[in-house]
Amino acid sequence: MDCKISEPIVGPRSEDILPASVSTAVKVVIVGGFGVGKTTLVGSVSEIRPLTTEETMTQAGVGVDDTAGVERKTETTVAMDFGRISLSEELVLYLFGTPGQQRFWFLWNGLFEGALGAVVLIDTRRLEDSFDVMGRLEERGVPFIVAINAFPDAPHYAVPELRKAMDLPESVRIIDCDARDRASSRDALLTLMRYLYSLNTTTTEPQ
Ligand SMILES: Nc1nc2c(ncn2[C@@H]2O[C@H](COP(=O)(O)OP(=O)(O)O)[C@@H](O)[C@H]2O)c(=O)[nH]1
Ligand SMILES: [Mg+2]
Repeated sequence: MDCKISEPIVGPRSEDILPASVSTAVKVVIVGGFGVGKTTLVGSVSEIRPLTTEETMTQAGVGVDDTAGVERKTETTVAMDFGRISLSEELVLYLFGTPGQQRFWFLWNGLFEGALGAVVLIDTRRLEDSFDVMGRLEERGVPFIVAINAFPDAPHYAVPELRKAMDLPESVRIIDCDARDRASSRDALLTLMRYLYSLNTTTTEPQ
């Protein structure tokens, strides 16, 4: 009997399949205040179509989400962003962008479980927005680096000045980043991985 396939066979797209060479997959979270560029960063580096739960901001956010400084922002991440990037043939990062608004902090426990480290995105116009986020990472013992996402009208500060303003020890790396730029966002993730690696090698080094 003739058997004709009239429907295209639907399977996973090749971009969704992990190459056999991948031996390590790690979870990394991208955090920061509202409108700092988390969704943008995950979108610019992800090699799979990022899963994002952007929704048009509704009345629910009015008076709750602080939109001062981000008046043009009309979408907000409700649950999280998710993406993937291969840093080498063996190493893959799974990226989770977490909502910065306080009303979503109940999600943090699950999102931080198993996370090796975090990138804290900063907007220098709203530095104080990152304080809570960094405090929460410290509480949970999640190592992080700080990436300054450069907005055109944001003031530029030297790294030592920012370090002082954010009360961060020398060990926490602070870098510049353009979340819209794939290479720059990838560099931020590489910096985090190098930092995590250095933490690991210093703790395992013989005294
Ligand atoms: N100029 C500039 N704009 C950016 C940059 N990153 C994000 N944006 C814009 O800032 C807005 C907020 O970014 P979004 O990724 O949604 O922020 P999130 O709330 O942290 O996820 C969007 O309109 C982005 O296009 C950046 O590096 N430079
Ligand atoms: Mg977002």
